[in-house]
Formats: sequence, C-alpha cells, structure tokens
Amino acid sequence: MSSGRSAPRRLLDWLRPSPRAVDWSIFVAVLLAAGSGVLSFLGMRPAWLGVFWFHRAVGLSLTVLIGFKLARVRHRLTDSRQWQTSTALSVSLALTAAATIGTGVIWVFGFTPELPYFHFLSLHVGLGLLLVVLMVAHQRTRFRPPRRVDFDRRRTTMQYSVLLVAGAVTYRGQQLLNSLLKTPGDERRLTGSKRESGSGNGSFPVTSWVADSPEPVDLSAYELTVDGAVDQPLALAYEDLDPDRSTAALLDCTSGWYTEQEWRGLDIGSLLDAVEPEQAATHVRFVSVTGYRWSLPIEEARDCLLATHVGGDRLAHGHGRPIRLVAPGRRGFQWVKWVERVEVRTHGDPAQWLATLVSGF
Ligand SMILES: Nc1nc2c(c(=O)[nH]1)N[C@H]1C(S)=C(S)[C@@H](COP(=O)(O)O)O[C@H]1N2
Ligand SMILES: [Mo]
Repeated sequence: MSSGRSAPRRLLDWLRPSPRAVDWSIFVAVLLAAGSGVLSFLGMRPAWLGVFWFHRAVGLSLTVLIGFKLARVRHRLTDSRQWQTSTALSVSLALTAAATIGTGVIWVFGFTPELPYFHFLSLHVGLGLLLVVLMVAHQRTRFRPPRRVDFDRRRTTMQYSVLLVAGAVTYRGQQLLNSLLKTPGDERRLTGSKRESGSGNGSFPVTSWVADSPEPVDLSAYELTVDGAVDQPLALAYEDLDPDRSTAALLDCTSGWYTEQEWRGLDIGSLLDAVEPEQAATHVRFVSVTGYRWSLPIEEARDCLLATHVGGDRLAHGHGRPIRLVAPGRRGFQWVKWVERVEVRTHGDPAQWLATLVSGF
C-alpha cells in the first residue's frame, strides 16, 4: 500500500513499470539511444536538432529505468550467496551503462578530459556500442519474452510519456545550468561539438578514421582523375590543380570538435562541366589514395569544393594534401582527404559505409 509514503515516493511507485516491462524498456531504450546516436552522426543542419534532443532525452530516461532495475536486483549483488556466473556479466553491464551515461553527461556540461589515443566523445561512442553488445548477451542469459499483461496500455503510455518528457526537461534544465554556471558546454554547437578557433593548418586537429594514415602523397607522380559516366574524362597533374574558388565552410567531426575555415580550391561544378556528365549521372564519388570514399548527389557535389588551401595555407599532409573534399553541411567524415579520383556515377554507393570503416587496414 502506498499510504503513509511521501508524495515523490508515490509518484515513483506509480511510474515504475512491472519488472518485465522495466527490462524490456531498458532493452528498447538502449537500442533507441544507440540508433539515435548513430543517426546523429549523419546530419548537422538545424533540422537534425530533434535527433540530438531525442538521444539526450532517451539517455536520461534510461537513467531512471536503470535505477528501477538496480533497486529491484540489488540483493542479487549484495548477497554473495546469490552470485552466479551471469552475475559478472550483469555487473559489467551495469558499469558500462553508468560509464556511457556518465561520459554523455560530462560531455553535455562541456568538459572534454584529455585522453591518450581517443577523443573523449569517441569514448562515449565506444562504451555505447559495448553496452549494446553486453545487453544482448545479458538478455540471452535470462530471456523472458514480453507479455501483454506487463503492459497496461494506458498506464504504460502515460509512464513512458512522463519519462521521456522528464528526460527532455532535465536536458533543458541542464542547458540552463550551463548558461548560468558558464560551463564550457554553453558554447557548444547543436551537434555538441566544441569550437577549435584560429585559421589554417595548425588550428584544428588532424582526424583520421580508424586506420587511415597514408604516407605523404608523392606530388610528382600524383594525378587527379575525373571519369566515370562522362563524355570527356580528365586527368590533372599536381601543377594543374589551379584554385578557382574560395568558400567559408564549417568542418564538424563526430569526435566532438568543429572549425570554421576559409577553403580555396577547385570548383566541382566547373570540373563537372568540363567532363560533360552523361544524362543518367546521379552521383559523384570521391575516392582517396587510401580507398576511403564518399558519394554525393550530383547537384550537391556541384556546390562543393576540392580544396588545395585552408585559411591561406597550402593543405598540410594531415589535412589531405594535395586535395580534399569540402562538403558544406555534411559531417566531417564525409570530407574525403587525399582525393585521387572523382567518379561520376549513375547510382549511389551503399558499400561506402563499410569501405570507410575498414579503409586503411
Ligand atoms: N581519406 C580519409 N579522409 C578522411 C578521413 C580519413 O580517415 N581518411 N577522416 C575524415 C574525418 S572523420 C574527418 S572529421 C575529417 C577531418 O579532417 P582533418 O583531419 O583535416 O581535420 O576528414 C575526413 N576525411
Ligand atoms: Mo571525424
């Protein structure tokens, strides 16, 4: 009975779904958090803001659900007579969940502890992926299918709405706290990325995905090929890379930093005009000397740049010398460095996801 209990306690009791519902909700919430986390890497225009909000709100709701869960299973951990082999997995899972949420919270407050090898946000991403794996393994050790009776439709809908709204309100409150306390989080972009100020090669990090770190490109042997579904394929030597356009564009890396730079280089629209794409052409693929590659719809590619310079400097090797893609409005991982081939195509390139991840190995 709830009589005699305090109001917050009664609210918590009302909010708490049945044990099985808690377990399944955690399962679904973790998948939603991981899914929205991955999705958040794909866009950076204001329209994408909802994805970032959702990710943060689900993450915070998860804290409450895990609280319910831990309160229920506490005795299995504190009483050593109840330990089983699967207890070790459960404990790792709980710790990983705490670390994932903890690194996320530290990040939104704007703190970016320096780590060897990793950017701090990448640690959050890695922990989140580990969490999904551990959770699936854990689910297999104690699988109970969800049942209708665990979910009273009206009450469950109310419970989840309250949880999600509470998550969103907490997030908003956290932002207010950021601006009141003037934490570094106050200056974050909508993607959560931290500003790197200054201009030119030295003013922002060199970031390569996983294992993509080639030797400096041999400029005397270098050739940029523009071919594929075109009538007049073209090859340009290093000396022929004549910059004909400048543009200001913001590079925002998923490891959590961004920079605004003036980029100078070859206008891709003019390059495409020169090679005369076929009628059926729909995409343009940019391929690095390392095999790393990305494709853009041809209309979007026309507005992009193949940069030879940044902030007045000739690109340093780390930033993609002799030439790199500048794709305004796209996240950093799509800005292919050390481009050696521009290929006009009649379809997209779904395999680029894999090629990008394994490139360099
Ligand atoms: N060939 C190649 N291009 C690449 C990468 C890479 O690993 N290989 N990393 C991408 C990522 S994740 C980002 S954020 C930007 C970083 O550019 P920068 O190193 O000049 O800062 O380059 C992109 N282009
Ligand atoms: Mo990146």
